Amino acid sequence: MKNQELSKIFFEMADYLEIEGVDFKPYAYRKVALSLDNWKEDVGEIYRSKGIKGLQEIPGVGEGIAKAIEEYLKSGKIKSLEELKKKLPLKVDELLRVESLGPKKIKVLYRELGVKDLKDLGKAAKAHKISPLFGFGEKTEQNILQGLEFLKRSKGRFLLGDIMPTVKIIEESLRARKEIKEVSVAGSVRRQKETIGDIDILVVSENPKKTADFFVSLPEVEKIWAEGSTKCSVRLKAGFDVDLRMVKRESFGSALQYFTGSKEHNISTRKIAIEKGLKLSEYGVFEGNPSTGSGRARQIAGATEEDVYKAIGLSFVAPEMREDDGEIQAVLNGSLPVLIKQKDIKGDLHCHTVASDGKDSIEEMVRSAMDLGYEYVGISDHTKFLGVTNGLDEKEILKQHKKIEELNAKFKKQNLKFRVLHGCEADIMLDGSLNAKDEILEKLDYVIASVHSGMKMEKKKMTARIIKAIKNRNVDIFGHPTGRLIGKRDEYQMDFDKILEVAKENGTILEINSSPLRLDLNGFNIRRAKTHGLKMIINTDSHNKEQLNLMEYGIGQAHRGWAEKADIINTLSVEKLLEFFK
Ligand code: DGT
Ligand code: CA
Ligand code: CA
Ligand code: ZN
Repeated sequence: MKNQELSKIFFEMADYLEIEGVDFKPYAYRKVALSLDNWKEDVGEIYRSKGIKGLQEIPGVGEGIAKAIEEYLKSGKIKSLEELKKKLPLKVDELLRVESLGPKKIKVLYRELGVKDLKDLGKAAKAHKISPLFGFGEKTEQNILQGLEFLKRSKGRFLLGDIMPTVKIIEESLRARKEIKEVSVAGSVRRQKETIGDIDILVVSENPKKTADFFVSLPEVEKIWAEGSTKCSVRLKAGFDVDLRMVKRESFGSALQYFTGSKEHNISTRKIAIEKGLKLSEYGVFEGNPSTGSGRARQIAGATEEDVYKAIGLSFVAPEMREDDGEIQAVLNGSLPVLIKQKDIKGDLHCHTVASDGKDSIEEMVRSAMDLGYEYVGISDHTKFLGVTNGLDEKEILKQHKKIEELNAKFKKQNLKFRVLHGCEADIMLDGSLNAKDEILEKLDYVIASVHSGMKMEKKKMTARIIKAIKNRNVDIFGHPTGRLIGKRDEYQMDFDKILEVAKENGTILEINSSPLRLDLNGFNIRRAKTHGLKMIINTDSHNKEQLNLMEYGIGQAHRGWAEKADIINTLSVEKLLEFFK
């Protein structure tokens, strides 16, 4: 499938064009890149069966872009992009990962200082060559140094959300093979860690040689590190490495347990096995130890993970909890949580529409929410703010309110048990007030309050700012509470425990934002919030209808945070939910 590859190329194209100072086109390329990333049908297939015309049925693809896709499918490259790269020999994607560097700044840095990559950038910043440049200054130079430091810490790791689509494709290709009897993802992907070093996949194959040949010749593969009958290791074109392990059927469960990790969890489980006179390895659970002369080791478990845990006296531990952070004690003292399930979720309350910075209409968002089997969806566009987001002013909110009331009336008439809730995402201003009037907020079903500006505020001020906002009686939900962007931007400086206390007193609900760029709250903070007795809500922060599917990432973090159904309020019926907001 070439969709993801092309998506990446068009994002790159947009970046280069932006650096070149070209108007509009970057926007068009990004739009197509997004469409392609979500498009279910293989672009190559579409082109083969329906040609250029077929390509133009994909949203955002006009004639020009369709031709570019054709060129790429035929030749494996796009000439205009190659030319741009020759003209600006920069590692654009690398430089763009530095928070506070955009295309415009990158261009200036290249023209003035010859900065081509992160190494050049670091040198220039340390030598204080950046601050004198027009439009930069001391602060930007400091931010660049901080951004570089941050990148160093997250080096070589990928976002879970960038990896998952590829994982699913590869998993499916393997599952479709006749000789393959079992397939499971393992490692940090299975544990839903927010960043991933490499992908680990386990299979049981009746013909390992055939499976190995098939795997290393997948179209996604760029380079083969190793190819054997028990393990293959490859680099994908998308930039990630994948380890495929082929194991015996009777060892599948123990191998899965071993390669799911974490290493620390494994050390603890092995210790427990030893205390019971057993041996736990990737091959199984064994009793009797040949080295002490007590006879031949006999395998007592290994085919399934459940059996493996049972054999060593434990019950099954959810993969997301296997971090050696109290989960074994929880099993032993019978306090293992019953984790929330995706099917417990009854609705999504953080959705943007075309009215602010979203891509789809209320109706389209509603239809997709219905398709997901939800009972309600909440529309929460930005409120008016004199800044980057184009929010709704009072008149527009009231107009939207009327539209939503009409939709609900229509559903009622049709005897449809579906409700559209009307909320908003208000900005928490620098002084902790909101950018919307109380008398408007009062009319809404709920209000999400989020910080979108002044994110580098000093700790005391930031804490006071947020506390003031969550004390506002119209605020129900605190959106993406720590403000971090994974691998890009740290959490706000704030006294988070204090904020959690105030949130508890005020009945504020904390958001688990499922956007793969955020995952905020993450597992760690979810557990912390749970300890404070707080309720949370898992939202997607969708800016188009496809993004409603991102809920799975929020669920993954909820699992890492040991959250149960009762901790999460969008498992409630709409009536109970509205009661809650009151
Ligand atoms: P990653 O890839 O860095 O995101 O993290 P993981 O957890 O996927 O780590 P990886 O790919 O190196 O190994 C997969 C699993 O295999 C790991 O979670 C636990 C297991 N494993 C690997 N090496 C060791 C080891 O030296 N000791 C133990 N006990 N387990 C190991
Ligand atoms: Ca891994
Ligand atoms: Ca690995
Ligand atoms: Zn939002």
